[in-house]
Amino acid sequence: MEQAMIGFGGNRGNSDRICREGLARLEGYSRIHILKVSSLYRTEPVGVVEQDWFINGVVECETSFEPRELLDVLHRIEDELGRVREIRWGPRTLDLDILAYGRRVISMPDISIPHPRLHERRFVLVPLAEISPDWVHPILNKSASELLAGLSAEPGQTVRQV
Ligand code: PH2
Ligand code: MG
Ligand code: MG
Repeated sequence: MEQAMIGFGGNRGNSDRICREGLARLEGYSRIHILKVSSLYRTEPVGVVEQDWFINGVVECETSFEPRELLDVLHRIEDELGRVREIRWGPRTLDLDILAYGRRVISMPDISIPHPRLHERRFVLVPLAEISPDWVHPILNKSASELLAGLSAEPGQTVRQV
């Protein structure tokens, strides 16, 4: 069993409900056990700004799936909940990302772990630091709370607990 951090988010349809349904489906796999779920946050869109605010959160789980198998499961759940693969960083019904998988570092065209932008995204670091402030980034060797504290207070990354 390995410990994985998974980020979830969406901004199309009833995102609150869709995110919860996504987590229920994740928990439905016998090889995945959710250990902690963050609060839900309403977050300002990053990247493409002309779109609705997102609902975001993070779960910590334990799984016997290998990273690529886990990624397939996440894509399957995204598809089941109606995700159309659209523009990068654009609106989506449900996005499930592997943020970290143990302390493994994987860099391949189709899978990058830890998530290459997690350390600069407030919508990831706030929920991550809520459930696991002492989690340590395997490359940067900084904890979630240190990474969050290190983010500059630039505008455009507002994150509010729902
Ligand atoms: N996901 C993106 C791009 N921008 N912004 C917010 N607030 N939340 C997201 O989950 C998000 C985003 C691409 O995955
Ligand atoms: Mg994704
Ligand atoms: Mg994403």
